[in-house]
Amino acid sequence: MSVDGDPLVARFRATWAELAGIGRDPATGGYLRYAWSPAELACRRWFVAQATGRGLAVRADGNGNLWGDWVPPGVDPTAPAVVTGSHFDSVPYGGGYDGPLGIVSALLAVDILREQGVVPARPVTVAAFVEEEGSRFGLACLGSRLLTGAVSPERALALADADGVTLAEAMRTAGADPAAVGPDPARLTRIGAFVELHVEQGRALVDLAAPVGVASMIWPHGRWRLEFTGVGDHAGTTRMADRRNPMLTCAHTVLAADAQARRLGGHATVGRVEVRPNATNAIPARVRAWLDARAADGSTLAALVDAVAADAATRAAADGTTVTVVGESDSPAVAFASTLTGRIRTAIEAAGPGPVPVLPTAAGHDAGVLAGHVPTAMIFVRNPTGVSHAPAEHATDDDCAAGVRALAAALAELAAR
Ligand code: HGY
Ligand code: MN
Ligand code: MN
Repeated sequence: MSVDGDPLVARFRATWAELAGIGRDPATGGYLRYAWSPAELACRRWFVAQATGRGLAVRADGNGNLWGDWVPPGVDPTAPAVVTGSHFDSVPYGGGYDGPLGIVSALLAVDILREQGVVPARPVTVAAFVEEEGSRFGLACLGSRLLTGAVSPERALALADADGVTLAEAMRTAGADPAAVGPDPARLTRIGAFVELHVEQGRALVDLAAPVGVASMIWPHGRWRLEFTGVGDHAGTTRMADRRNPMLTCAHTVLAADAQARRLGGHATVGRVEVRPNATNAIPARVRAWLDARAADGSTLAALVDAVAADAATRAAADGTTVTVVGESDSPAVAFASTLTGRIRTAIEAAGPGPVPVLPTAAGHDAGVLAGHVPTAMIFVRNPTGVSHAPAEHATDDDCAAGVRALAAALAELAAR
């Protein structure tokens, strides 16, 4: 039930509507905002206009991450800033809230601080990270990993999308200089704390009847490329006994991943497959599949991936095919600093939304990368469907306004001294 007359709800709704059409597929309602693509560049232009319009000093770092610094008169611009933000890019046909909600909420939270007459003792910065989903170039949190040195510029620039376009070429096409990518210690040392607001990717807040929550930890997770090779041949004339079909090995491996995850209490998904030659009347020569595996702790995750790899190898021997397992993206467990999380939870509860639950998540975020370098926390906003990475992902305007208020309270607390 909407809180009629709440001006923040109306303001959120109006701001949200400015982004809603960018990169949205009308047939599904899903979003196609890939890093350095025209849709994501349009989102970035929107961000620059919004931040500049608020008097924030906006700049892109060498990796393409955007930073809008609010440095009120008298504040030392080199003092460690309170940074908040998220990402614009989406998974293919993803929901609209995953990422952009954190950026829109950050801009509106700065508005609230100003309207409340809050004068921060340190800069407050709104950030937009590039390629968080890894949907185009395969490596999650690419912008924050480059910023922190977690991935080398050489490896990053050579990453290619499904059309073979490298990150370097995509940056050049977008007018950015790939030679500028790499760690940015000067920017990193200027981050005193980072808070990312994000739509919840689950139903915990629904079940707890709470509009906002804070994060305790991020499960360890990763992505592995499974390469199955066999003998391409005619679908009609090749006897069943003579086949060496990598699709069979892949199919059994997909089933094994599901079974092993259920057995070990982890999560395993194969949602992306590439087949060569991908013809109806040809036995494939090669099948590539990507395993997304996650678990509550590192040893369970390792056991899960090992078990899947073992099942794949056993099946490959029976099929006369081969399989290789290549790690593409690794995100260790993240435990958010309880002191920082405790401070912002207290500040949020003082602002009135009721008890603020503390939740673990199995979803990765730029906050997970930054947590290894600066004090970091996350705020979650209730998602009535619990669905994410799909068009059904949702948050009500009222809960989004509650998220903005929660973020403003957290920023005020962290920027007060
Ligand atoms: O994949 C993830 O966990 C995040 O949504 N990028
Ligand atoms: Mn996501
Ligand atoms: Mn996200």
